Amino acid sequence: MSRAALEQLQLLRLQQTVERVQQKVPCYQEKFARAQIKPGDIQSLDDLRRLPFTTKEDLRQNYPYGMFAVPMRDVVRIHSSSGTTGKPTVVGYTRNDIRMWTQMVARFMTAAGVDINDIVHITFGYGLFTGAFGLHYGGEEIGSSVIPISSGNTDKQIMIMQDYRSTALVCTPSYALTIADRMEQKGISPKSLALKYGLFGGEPWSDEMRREIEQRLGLLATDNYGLSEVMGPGIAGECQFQQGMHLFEDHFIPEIIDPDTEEVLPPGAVGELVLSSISKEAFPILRYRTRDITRLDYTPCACGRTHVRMMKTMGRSDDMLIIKGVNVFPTQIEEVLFQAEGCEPHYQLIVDREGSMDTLEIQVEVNECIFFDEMRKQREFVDQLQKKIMSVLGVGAKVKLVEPSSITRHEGKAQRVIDRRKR
Ligand code: DLL
Repeated sequence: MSRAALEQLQLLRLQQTVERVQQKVPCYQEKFARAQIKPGDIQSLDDLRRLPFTTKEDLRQNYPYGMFAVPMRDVVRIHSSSGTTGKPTVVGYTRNDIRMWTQMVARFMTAAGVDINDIVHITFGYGLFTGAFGLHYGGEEIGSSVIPISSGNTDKQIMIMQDYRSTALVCTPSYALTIADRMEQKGISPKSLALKYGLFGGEPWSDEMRREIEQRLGLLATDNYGLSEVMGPGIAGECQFQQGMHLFEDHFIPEIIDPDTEEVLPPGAVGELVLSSISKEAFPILRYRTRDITRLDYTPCACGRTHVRMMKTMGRSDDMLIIKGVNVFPTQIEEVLFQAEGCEPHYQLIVDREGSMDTLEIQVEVNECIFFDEMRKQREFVDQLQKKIMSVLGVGAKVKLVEPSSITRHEGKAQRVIDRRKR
């Protein structure tokens, strides 16, 4: 679709959504009244920025069903966010919403290479989390054979992948590495598997981590993005050119804002992603502050798809650590670690405070040869890493080498940061 045609469609769908929430959702009625805005005021896409933001707090206050724009008899599915603090946020889908979601997921899976001949192995947990059901329906829509193995038991995952000849692995990037580690421990070669594609999402990961996974599992790894509040997976996904995730603009309008001033930033700027859904029925959401920090690239993609590309996120603005006043994203550290020979791709950041000074300790697993090597070599290795981190972050960190497999593995999203200052 050309951009002009796309924008026309977006405006029409935005106007319909604004009208619907004004009629059906008290939270938006109040927000619009406070901002002195009426649905008729939305005459162009630029008028979007006149609408108030929606935040996680709004969803919490309307827990569980207060933001729904349809009666419960029209809701056919309920999911919720994976939030670890407070009440989860609840999202609902009508039959049409499920169809639309399925289409979006089928789109990015197709862009990643999956087709009717593939055997899709889904290791996300089937439950309230949107990951498993989202990918499952998309895979079936394409006509691939979906294995709903769900999460847990890495040995069994590997056995099923070998025996059932799985060709596409669906999980978080950190779990892909856990699988690679386990295979290595058991002396299983990736060549004994039939994997061709890895569709990874649900958490931030660097390009260095991508190369590592690709090499160790012998597959093409693509990134896909989504969040439960807005739909789940399928908001954006990479094509085989791996140059950022096509964001499905016929159903979502993205904006990038400065998270502090809330000002909308020009195309290409780095900032917080804000999303408006423009075709959802049960749970439409306008200008949702995702807290994810990224950049949008409007230049054409080699694949020919015209939707804007969302670059890998640096993380969430609420994951950003402020250490001695310097902003640090865990993914920046990850890039340095992955470039160093001898580091295993498992790490954890421990942030603490001594007196009034912040401290950052990076615990990183190293492979056996470094671990058992001479002390002098270990010290040199640590020194080099510390210097590199200092030059990349602009703030010092203590690097601590830890034994292989000593950092806790997660089947879903990895926990990279332990911030003891919050005690
Ligand atoms: O993680 C939905 C999902 C499932 C996406 C499976 C992809 C695959 P939530 O649990 O609500 O939903 O978490 C959403 O996870 O705001 C981001 O901070 C992060 N996130 C999701 N995908 C990516 C990604 C699902 N590809 C939150 N890169 C989002 C970076 C991601 N962060």
